[in-house]
Amino acid sequence: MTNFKRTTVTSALPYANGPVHIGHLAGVYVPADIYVRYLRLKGEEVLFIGGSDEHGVPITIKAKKEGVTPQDIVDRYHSIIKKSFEEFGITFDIYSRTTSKTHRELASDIFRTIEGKGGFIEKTNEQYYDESAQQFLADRYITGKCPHCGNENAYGDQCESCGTSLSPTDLINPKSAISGNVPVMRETKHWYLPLDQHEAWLRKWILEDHKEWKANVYGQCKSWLDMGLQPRAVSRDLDWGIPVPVPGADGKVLYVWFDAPIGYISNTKELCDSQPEKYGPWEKWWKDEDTRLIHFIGKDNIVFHCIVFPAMLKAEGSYILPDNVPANEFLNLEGDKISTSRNWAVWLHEYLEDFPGKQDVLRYVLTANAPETKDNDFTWNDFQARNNNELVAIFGNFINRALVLTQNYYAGIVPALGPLTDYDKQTLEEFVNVKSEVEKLLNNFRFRDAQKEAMTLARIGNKYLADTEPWKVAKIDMDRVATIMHLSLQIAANLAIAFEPFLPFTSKKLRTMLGMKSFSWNDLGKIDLLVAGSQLETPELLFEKIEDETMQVQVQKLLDTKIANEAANYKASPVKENVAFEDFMKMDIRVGTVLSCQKVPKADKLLQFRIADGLEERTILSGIAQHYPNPEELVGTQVCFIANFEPRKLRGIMSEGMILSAENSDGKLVLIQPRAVVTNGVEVK
Ligand code: B3M
Ligand code: ZN
Repeated sequence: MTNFKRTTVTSALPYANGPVHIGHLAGVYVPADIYVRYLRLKGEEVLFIGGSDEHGVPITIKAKKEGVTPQDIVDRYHSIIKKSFEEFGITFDIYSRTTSKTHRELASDIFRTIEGKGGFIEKTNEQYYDESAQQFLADRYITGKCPHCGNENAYGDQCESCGTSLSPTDLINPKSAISGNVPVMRETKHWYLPLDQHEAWLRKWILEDHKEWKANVYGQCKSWLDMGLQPRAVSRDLDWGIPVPVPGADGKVLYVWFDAPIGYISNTKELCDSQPEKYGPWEKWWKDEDTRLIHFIGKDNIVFHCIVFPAMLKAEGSYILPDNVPANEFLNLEGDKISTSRNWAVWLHEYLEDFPGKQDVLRYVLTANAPETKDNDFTWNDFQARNNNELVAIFGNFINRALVLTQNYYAGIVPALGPLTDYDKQTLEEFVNVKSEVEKLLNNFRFRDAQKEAMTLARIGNKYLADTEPWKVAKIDMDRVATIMHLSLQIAANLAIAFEPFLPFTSKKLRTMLGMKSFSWNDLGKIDLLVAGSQLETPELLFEKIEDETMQVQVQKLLDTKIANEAANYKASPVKENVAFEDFMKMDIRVGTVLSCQKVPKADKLLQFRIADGLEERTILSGIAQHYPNPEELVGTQVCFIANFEPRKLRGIMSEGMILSAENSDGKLVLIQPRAVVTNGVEVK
């Protein structure tokens, strides 16, 4: 769509069953916020809608696990999530929730309208039912043996061991996760959206009319359509959700994926109804052909936003359809898939505790590394490098030099512009292009390249100062220095505008230092943003270097999580056959003190110990070198060893005994050492 009057931007409603992490931010909220800030800066009419998704089985499961109500869960996480978004400068016009009254009413209205138009089909089929709990079981509430890998704890929708998607009837020996009883099959009626009947127009609308959609989105839609669409149930037998608003639907609620996207509309309605003079009637954001609708989501939500929700809106009949759905792929963390249940994530609230005031650093790194076309990896190493080598060394360095030199030479007053040299003109030409480049990229949802392009402004500024060397010129020609500083400050002002969508906190700091009262996207590329004679504020650093030690703390945190996960998954091996007391007594286990310890040359696993064993000294070789990289640290500590172990020669060295260690679930070997010092040579019994 080229001629539109306003834009409604939505971002996926996160499930309120846990806090939000960097994957959410990178995939959905930062790109959406960049886009919205850019449109606002251009003076366009735009609305940015967010909210929590508070229905669905994941929430009831979490509640059950904790022994609280689903309402308790959503209340807790809604406020944590909302706060995280605020702290990261995600500028929603409204962040509401799908348990609101407005939402319940609107979702019910839309269901009734579609129902009234004959837009659903009703079907009865058999589903698992728990007789003691007296309820139908959602797929997740049924466990059993996976028919593919034999895992005993597979869920009715998926086996987490082998990753296969299942349906509840695939499970061998199904059990109810609520009571543990064997469920029975019982008939139940549901409402279905006949997607097969929508296939023809969806095909044309997406595959012919929206060829401009991102390749990953278009491709996924095409493969869904090519497989052929099936009717989808839009109701569930569950006691948490919006009741199906027609007679004869006792115990049935709307399927969460039916009500959640309507949340975008209800939240708009809630906002507009509360401030009609500012936002106008809500319908103009959803029912006016001059409005452009854009959904920011992650790739797992593509089918719902490109196929199911449009089919619902079409069936209702009075709504516009999305103009674009710029979905992102996934962000991984240090090579592994981010996972809430495995606690493999960088949580936003924890990041802010560890890096107070550094929201923009994370925004920058997540955009620089955004999973726009393929899955990407977040690593702390890359985080540190981008901060130190780009934000500090390029952006921060340029701003700092421009402001400090102005402070030193002109007491912080913007000096007047003198005649321009050819080199000045050449620099200005380069930087005038940046605006149209950044715009082009932002208009195409290519945020990572857009940010990179905006960064060239700082590079240009840095190069300009390095080439013109005002600190040298100052000794001979202060008029020339005035021009250099004047232009540098104008570049700095341009940076403040260009980075407002990406790094809003930094941009604000910079605007304050430069005394910029008003600013707009259209000012970008101009060199009269600051007036000669105006006073700047005392400069402060925009970014600071992040040290290795700080990164090590984060890496260690992740390592601890890995270890905890492994321990949680560890299954002790079955106990071996019994041994008689006499047999045990044949083993001569003793304690000794390590006199020296070093690596055996050319053997990466072996350590050579010299042990004081209470009688004399002995040499023992042990294959633990990889777990003790600094073997000299063991000198003076005590170890346990089998004293009557048959001596044997390893690498030409005679080993007299065996040192005892335990193998951890992660494969790490840990020496068995007494908790208090004991006499060398005493026996272990
Ligand atoms: N809550 C799934 C998710 O968080 C779902 C999105 C709803 S968007 C209407 O990925
Ligand atoms: Zn399996």
